[in-house]
Amino acid sequence: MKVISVPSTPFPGQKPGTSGLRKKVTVFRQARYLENFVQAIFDTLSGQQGKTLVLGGDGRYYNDVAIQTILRMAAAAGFGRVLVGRDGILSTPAASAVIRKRQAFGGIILSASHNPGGEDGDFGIKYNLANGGPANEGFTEAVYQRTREIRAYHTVEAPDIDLGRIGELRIGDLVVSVIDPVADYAELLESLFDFERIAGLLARPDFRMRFDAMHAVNGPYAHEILERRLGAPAGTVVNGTPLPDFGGGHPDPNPVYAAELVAALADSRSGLSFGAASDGDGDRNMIVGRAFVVSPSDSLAVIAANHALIPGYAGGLAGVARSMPTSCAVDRVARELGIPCYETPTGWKYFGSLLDAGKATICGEESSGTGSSHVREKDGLWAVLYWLNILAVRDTPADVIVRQHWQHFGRNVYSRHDYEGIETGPADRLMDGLRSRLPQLAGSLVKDMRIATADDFAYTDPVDGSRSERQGIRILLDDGSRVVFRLSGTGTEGATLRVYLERFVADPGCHEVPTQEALAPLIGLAEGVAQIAALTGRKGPDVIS
Ligand code: VG1
Ligand code: CO
Repeated sequence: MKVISVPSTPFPGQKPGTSGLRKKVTVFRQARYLENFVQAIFDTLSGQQGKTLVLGGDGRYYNDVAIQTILRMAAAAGFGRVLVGRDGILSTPAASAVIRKRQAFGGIILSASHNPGGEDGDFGIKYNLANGGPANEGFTEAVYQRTREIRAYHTVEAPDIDLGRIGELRIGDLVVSVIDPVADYAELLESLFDFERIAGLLARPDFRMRFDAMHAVNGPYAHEILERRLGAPAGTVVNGTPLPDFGGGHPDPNPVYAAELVAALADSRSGLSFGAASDGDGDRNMIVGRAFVVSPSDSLAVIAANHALIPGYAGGLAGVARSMPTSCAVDRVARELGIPCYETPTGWKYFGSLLDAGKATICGEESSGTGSSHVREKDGLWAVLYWLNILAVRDTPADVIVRQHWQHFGRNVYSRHDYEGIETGPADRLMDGLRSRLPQLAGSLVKDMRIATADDFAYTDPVDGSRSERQGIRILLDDGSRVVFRLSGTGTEGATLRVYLERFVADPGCHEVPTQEALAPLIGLAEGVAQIAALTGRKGPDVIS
């Protein structure tokens, strides 16, 4: 096998964000762009000779081209075997499951997740370690530094191979195993949940569910698991055929981009009792009851509180973890269970060490991500099956389950406001301005609200001691309410400002106050301290979730 070294020069800005490197397809299609980044990953690794790499993506535009390029480069890098999903498909949680089950050296996942796809959309790539989880900051920073000094990439001369059939192929000395993208993952989920009981629920005439795969990667997974293995009627899964451009939509399961599902559940004529959706790469989830969207932060808390009902978790939870901007609802559950609750920066990579060390069993983020120690990624279908298992055991509708949860624990009223695609200059000025005013904000009174502390969140990993700074500006009021400001690390155009708002309401008599109304004073405070309208020129957020 002859390795060819192709001279190259660095591209600026190949810095991984919250979850890998994401850029426009037009950027990735430039000659040597993908190759440089993949070479930087391979140069950062050591000891991969003869080892197994897992490879797959969410099927978005350019997935097929990138897979072939990476296979040739993996051969040149000395991997012994690549496990690649049929047709180049692997959802993010399925890739994590395969890495772990087959004890692979690591994996490359091609996805820009919830970002739109298609020729003019986004593409992305991330590296996962042998534990199945996203590479930590130390690794991604080393990859970035490598991209700045790259002089050549290495590949082999070989034609594209046919990934449409399960079996073994070769590229020089490299064995390419084309695997069923669903099998390992489905088997893992089957080991955690009571499939018989869930099947019983799905067979009931008074229970009808809809799963919206949003034309993204989870279509085949949901067809197999919900319809074939659990016997849900055909048609339960909608938008179940993955499309390279996700049907022109935005594969982000929130009330704005999954409005059709939310509307169907709000319409009693639909006959639906439960709805769910997942994102581009299948790691996020949305849970919808009858005329009721479950807030992801509440979902995490309900999942933790009901663990005793689920076979895979009935033995107890070691601990729970949430990202900093996620509501504190799960903290209350942890307190009652007498287990630790960890608060990490945004992004699943921070949960890996806690899961590996056995400190946390269940983790979640406000952005619709929940998951557990079964893999090292958030997992959309896992969350849906977990909810179905709860519903089957408790024989109670989803909205009632959440309301009962509030009655018991109190309600952490929560919302996120996103200002998408604003200019980077004003966005940076807004954050810098806030940062510089932190000392004055602490202790000050805004309207009748007392700011107890104001800081820029920093995190020290309790397992490996690594430190991450500037992870979001927090304004904490003396009644426990919070406003958090962050700039997104997954966008590809301008900047996206996220404002996270939270207020605790103990009194059950006030739980039904509409969320935005209950948060109105905090929304006013956010505007007052950050001057969002003046600095960005925006009258209001683009997405409220
Ligand atoms: C967003 C979410 C974060 C999530 C990340 C990746 O990041 O806020 O919670 O982990 O997306 O999710 P940011 O930096 O844009 O806020 V996924 O499903 O897009 O891989
Ligand atoms: Co995702």
